[in-house]
Amino acid sequence: MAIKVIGSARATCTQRIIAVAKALNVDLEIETLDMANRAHKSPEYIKNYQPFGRIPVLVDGDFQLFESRAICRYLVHKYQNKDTIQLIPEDLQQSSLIEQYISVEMSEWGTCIDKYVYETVFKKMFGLTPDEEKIAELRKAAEQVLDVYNQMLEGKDYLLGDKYTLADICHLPYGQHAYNAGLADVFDAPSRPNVARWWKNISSQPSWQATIAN
Ligand SMILES: N[C@@H](CCC(=O)N[C@@H](CS)C(=O)NCC(=O)O)C(=O)O
Repeated sequence: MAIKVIGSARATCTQRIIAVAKALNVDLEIETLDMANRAHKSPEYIKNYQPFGRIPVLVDGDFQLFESRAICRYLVHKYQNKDTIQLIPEDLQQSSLIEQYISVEMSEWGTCIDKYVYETVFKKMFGLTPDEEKIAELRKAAEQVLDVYNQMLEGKDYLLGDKYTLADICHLPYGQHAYNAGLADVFDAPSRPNVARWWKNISSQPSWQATIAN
């Protein structure tokens, strides 16, 4: 029986999980939640699946797990083996570096890129008016954060060097929206050649392209 993820194939946090499953060649059953009718805020869903009323949630038999990055790690530890891609290498120092970059993704990247996506993409979806002043501020913040990424990525194809790992995947969902919603010139700026190379390398991965093709 395939592992089930309650979420939406078009939602960023669910896409993070789908990208991992596709990279590992694992079948996932996506049970789409009717978010338009606020199924994620129903007392039944909050009591039984996600106490904050958000998606995604993984259901593997009797075991349940929420928080997309925790779910990604679960899939990697359950399905990665010597014949699959190594999304979290066994080596302690390498796996610790992955944790470092996932924390950077949640804090430094998330506070500008994710918020930029909320202002430019999600607000429109929810019928809200984007705040142009805020968008300009977030663009500036993204420029500063990507300047640091450019230094971190010096001489590397991926965050860990020559390997595509979970650290890269975690950046893809919001990065892709931001790139498509006005930050392509920031990602591809001649002053940030390392970011441009990295972004091209990770966003062109077949498992990511298959994730966003749905
Ligand atoms: N940190 C959580 C964030 C989950 C999250 O914010 N999910 C969004 C969809 S991508 C959601 O459920 N939004 C609806 C809401 O917050 O009411 C994770 O990574 O799973």
